[in-house]
Amino acid sequence: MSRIFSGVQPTNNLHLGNYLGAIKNWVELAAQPKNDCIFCVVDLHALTVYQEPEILRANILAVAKTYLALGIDPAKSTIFAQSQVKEHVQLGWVLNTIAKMGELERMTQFKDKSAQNKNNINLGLFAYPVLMAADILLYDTNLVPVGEDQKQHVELARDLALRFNKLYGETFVVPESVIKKDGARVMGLDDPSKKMSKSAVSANNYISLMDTPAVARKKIMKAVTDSGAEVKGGADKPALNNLLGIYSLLSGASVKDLEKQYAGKGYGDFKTGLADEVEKFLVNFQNKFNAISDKGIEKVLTEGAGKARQLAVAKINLVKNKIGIL
Ligand code: AQP
Repeated sequence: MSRIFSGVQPTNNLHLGNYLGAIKNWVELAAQPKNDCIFCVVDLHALTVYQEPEILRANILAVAKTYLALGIDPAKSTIFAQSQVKEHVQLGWVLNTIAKMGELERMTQFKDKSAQNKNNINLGLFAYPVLMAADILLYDTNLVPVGEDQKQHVELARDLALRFNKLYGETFVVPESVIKKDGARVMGLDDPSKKMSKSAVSANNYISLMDTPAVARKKIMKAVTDSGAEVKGGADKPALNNLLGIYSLLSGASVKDLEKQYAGKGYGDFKTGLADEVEKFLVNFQNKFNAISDKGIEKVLTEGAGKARQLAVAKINLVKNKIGIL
């Protein structure tokens, strides 16, 4: 049995990058009987940027509903919110005491996010990867399915597990990231040199899973393209590669087949085809999402937190015992 753990922050509506880079892989892993999956809504992480309380509360439920609507079955996988299991914070503190300032300073996401928001470089943002390590290590996680941007954080979780085990004896399973090549880094529609991100300044950067098909179509039609007119990817075509990648993952057709399909046609036809595919996906997703009530998802989270807590308490008791605290 392999333990799988991953999460998404409830910072906004999720976008196609979150789905294609992470949750699509969760669904595939969760379908395999050999895997025991835990999917968390990492709400404590979201606090590193100010969140309107009422919006945050709604977003936590919305992210959990999104997991279900994208194909995670709560009868098979454990789904809960990070703040419901206080052991995450307890273990986070313990790991803070063995994490080095230097290794956290090297984290690319910290550098990017602190450069974007110079007025709010808070301690939580700096320690974010340590709390993420606690999330992972608390559950004896073997595999962490994430997008490329989270690879460095999973590496830190590995380093901290090894360091703790060396200091106090075998305690933590050393986790590995699972990053699928396709979709690992979905880029912004308005700037293919940066990843698609929920907190991007312009909403034209991403396709939100809650965008109406009309809005999504507009964003696709407006998406940056490369010079030339041929629908053929290549090293000098970052914008087209990105759109081809999205199209391929949503439709199941290979990039080569798509290039054949659009041979002799221009970007306009290609973008229309992509918008049609995105529309199919969004309508299907949103129908499922809207069928889940707040009460229903709250019940899923409460039950999931109960299951997660049992594992977390056992682990934190072991950790306390090892380090000599009560
Ligand atoms: N553009 C992306 N391409 C592929 N995977 C992505 N992920 C995020 N963006 C892309 C993956 O989605 C999972 C959840 O991410 P998160 O919510 O924890 O935070 P993030 O990585 O910081 O994502 P965002 O969208 O950029 O959120 P904000 O703007 O709030 O920080 C992770 O597995 C991530 O790799």
